[in-house]
This record gives sequence, C-alpha cells and structure tokens, in this order.
Amino acid sequence: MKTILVTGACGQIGTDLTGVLRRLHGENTVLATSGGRPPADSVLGTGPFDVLDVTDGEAVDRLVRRSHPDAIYHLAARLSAVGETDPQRAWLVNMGGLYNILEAARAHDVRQLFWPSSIAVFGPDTPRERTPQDTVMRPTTIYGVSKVAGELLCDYYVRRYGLDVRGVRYPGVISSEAPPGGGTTDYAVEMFHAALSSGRYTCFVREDTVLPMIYMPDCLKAALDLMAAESLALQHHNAFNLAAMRFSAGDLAQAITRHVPHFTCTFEPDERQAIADSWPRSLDDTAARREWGWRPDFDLPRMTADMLGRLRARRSTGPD
Ligand code: AKB
Repeated sequence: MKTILVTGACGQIGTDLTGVLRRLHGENTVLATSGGRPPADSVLGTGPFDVLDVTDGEAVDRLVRRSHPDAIYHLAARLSAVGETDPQRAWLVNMGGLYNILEAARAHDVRQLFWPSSIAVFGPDTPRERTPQDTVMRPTTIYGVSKVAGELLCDYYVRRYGLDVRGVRYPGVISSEAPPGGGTTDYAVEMFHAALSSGRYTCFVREDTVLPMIYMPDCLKAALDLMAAESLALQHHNAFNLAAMRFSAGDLAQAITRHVPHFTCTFEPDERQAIADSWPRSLDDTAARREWGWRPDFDLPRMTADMLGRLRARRSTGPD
C-alpha cells in the first residue's frame, strides 16, 4: 500500500489533488497537511489531516519520520502577487519549506517527491512565444526567484542523493473547488465567480494580456502522469514546461459571455500587470510530451463550459 504526504493540501491545487489521491490510493493512506488555510470539508472529512508549518524544519522532520510516506507532494508556497507584499516571508516559505522537505525526504528514504515550479521562473529577457524548456531565467518576482532556486536545488538532490524529485512548471491554474491564493493569474478564476454572482468583474490586467493557463483536471493529470512515468525515460526529472491553453483576459471574458450573456467585464490594470507582462505568452512543452506523454484535454471553450457547469451546480446546492 502506497502512503502519501501532501503539504499545502488546503490550497488551490492541494484541495483537488488530495481528493484524487485519496480516491486512487485509499482515504487513510493520504495524510493532508496545511500550515495556514483552514481545511475544507472535502479534505478534513475524507482522511487524516495535520497542521504542518513547512518553515519549521524539526516539525517537518518529525512528521516525515512518523508518517514515513512513500511519496510527498510538496505544494505549500506563497504565490507571485502575495509574495511581493512580504518577500522575506515568501522566501522563507518557498525556499526554506522546500529545503526542509528535501532534507526530510533524503533522511527518511522517501521514494518520490513532487514539487511544482511555475511559469514565474521566466522574466522579461525570456522569449515570450513558445518559451523553450531550457532558456533565460531571470524573473523579477521573489516567487519567481524562489522557483528558479528551487528547480536548481531539486536537480541537485536528484544528482547528489539520487532522490526521485519530479515537477512541472505550472501555468495559471483555473479551478472551481478551492480559490487560488494571491497569484497574478487569479483573475481567470475570479472572473467566473463574478460572472455568476454579480454579473460584473473588474479585471486587474489589460484586456490584451495573454498568459498560458491550465484547467484543474489537466493540472492533476500532469502531476499523476509524471509521477507514474518510467524513471529511465526522464531526462529532465523536474521543471517540465507544460502547455495547455493560452488566451487573453478579453478572450476569457468573451468565452464566459457566451454562457452568461449579461456578464460585463472592465479592465483596470494594477501592479500585477507588470508581473503578467514579464511572463511567457505560450510555452514549448515538447520535453513533457516526448519524455512522459503529456497531452492536455481542455481548451478554452471546453474549460469554460465545464467550469460554469460546476460552479452553477455548487451554487444551486449551497452558498458560493
Ligand atoms: C501565480 O499567478 O503566481 C501562479 C503561478 C503562475 O505560478 N498562479
């Protein structure tokens, strides 16, 4: 029986991932942890839960020693926009947390570790169209800096200690379950909720801002498929570029309006615009396709219809 530890289990990806892992491997085999956000019923009510501050190295070591997981999905992080409000804390959580997890995994013979990187590793000097897998990485946010350093640290643990660390560079993630927590791409999720609640949304990036995005089912599929991939087939191990869809904020508003005709969206860029402008508009994910067979299922129309269907179903059974 495979046992799994998830950090950041109450975040946007963690909430959905914990549910899928519990369905796949059994409820009691997946220990969900969170240091901040209170757990949703879907996490708390379906299996074991613990509070874990990933910046506390001793606590991380104790928990990994006690639970002795076969695999860790380390998702706890501070995202790009919130990271800029307290860069010191962002570094501590993102890099300190990753270091503590890597050390505990090494010390207690954890078989596999999944750690997500992000398109935030790229910066204004990077080619913005079909951004290559291996290219210039000079990000301008502390989140991006911590992700670049994290990618290098993960590669180091693979080489130096033979730890099986795997990961992808996620684009903006769109999902209906838990809200994202302080990212630059959060507008793509907020727009859906606003369309159904007030019918109005003021978007914090320009209408012509194009960013790569991924829908949660594809986001989860990527993590699970990469973790299941044959080790010998992997040349990169971590930090795979992942392309799913790309669209402008205006395209998204139009796609939603096709289903919610009274929806109106206005655009008032704030400081997050500069972050969005420093990131790729599309990605070359040939390495992921070639090395472990990555293929997304959702494009903009399909994702929009599915998102609205799920949110409407939730609204009809309880408060949003
Ligand atoms: C953010 O906007 O900070 C995240 C990301 C792209 O990693 N969604």
